[in-house]
Amino acid sequence: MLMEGKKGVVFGVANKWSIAWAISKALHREGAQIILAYLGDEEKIKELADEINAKIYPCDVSKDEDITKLFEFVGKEFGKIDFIVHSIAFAPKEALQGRYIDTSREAFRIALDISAYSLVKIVKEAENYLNDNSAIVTMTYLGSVRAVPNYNVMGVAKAALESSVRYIAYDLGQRGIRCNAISAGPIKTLAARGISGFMSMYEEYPKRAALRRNVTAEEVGETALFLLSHMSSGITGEVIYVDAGYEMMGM
Ligand code: 0WD
Repeated sequence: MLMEGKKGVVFGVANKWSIAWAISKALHREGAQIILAYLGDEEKIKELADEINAKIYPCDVSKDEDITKLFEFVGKEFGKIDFIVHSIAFAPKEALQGRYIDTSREAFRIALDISAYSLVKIVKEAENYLNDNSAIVTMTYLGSVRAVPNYNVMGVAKAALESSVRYIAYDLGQRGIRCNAISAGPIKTLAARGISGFMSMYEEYPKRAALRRNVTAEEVGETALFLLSHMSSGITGEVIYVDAGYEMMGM
C-alpha cells in the first residue's frame, strides 16, 4: 500500500461531498492514518471519521491558537507526520457575485486570510512535526489565472495560494518536504454551490474539456494520493490541473 505507516492531517472535510473526503478515503485505502481537522458539526464529522478510523479535532484556521492547539494534539497522537491536506476556502457570499471591483476591504481580507494565509500558518505550525520527505497538498481553481465571472476575490485568493505553494516548496525543499496544488475542475460541493452561477460553469466544462465531461472528486482524491506518496518524489511547487482537460484547450 502506498501510504502504509504514513500519518497526516486533513483540513476541509465538511461532509461526504467534500473534496477532502474523497482524498481522505483514497489515503485510508492505501494505509494512511488520519486526523481530520474540522470546523462545524462534530457529530457529522465523527460519523465520517469512523468510516476511515480517523481521529477528529476542531480547528478554525482563522484563529492562530486553534492551529497551535491542533498540532499539539497531532504531536500527542502521532508524534511526527508525513502529510498535510489543505482543502479549505471561504469568502463572504456577496463577494462571489457581480463585479470584482465591488469587493469590500473586509471581504478581501477574509477571503485571503482563510483561503490562502491559512496554508502558510498551518505549515509553520506543522514544521516541527513534519518528517523529512513529507508532502503537502492544497486545492486551487483556474480562477487564479483566468478571469472567471463571479469567482472574483476567490480567484485572487487562489493566486496568492498558488504563489505560496512555490515559496513553501522552496522554504522546506532542503528537508525534502514537498508542496503542490491541485487545480480541480468544478465539482458539486457545498463551497461550490456558494458561487453564483456555479451550475452554468459546471455545465460548460463537458462542452469544452478534452475528455468531454466533468472531473470527479474521486479523481482528485487519486491525484492527491499520488502527490502525497513517494510516487511523486520529484514534483514540488507545482499546480497540477485535474480538470478533464479544460485548462489546456485553446477554444
Ligand atoms: O468545484 C469545486 N468544488 C472546487 C473546489 C474546484 C476547485 C477547487 N476547489 C477547492 C475549494 O476552493 C477549496 O479550497 O477545493 C477546496 C475544498 O472545497 P470543496 O470540497 O468544494 O468544499 P466544502 O466541502 O464546502 O469544503 C470546504 C470547507 C468548508 O466547508 P463549509 O461548506 O463549511 O464552508 O472548508 C472549511 C469548511 O469545512 N473551512 C474552514 N475550515 C477551518 N477553518 C474554514 C475555517 N475558517 N472555513 C471554511
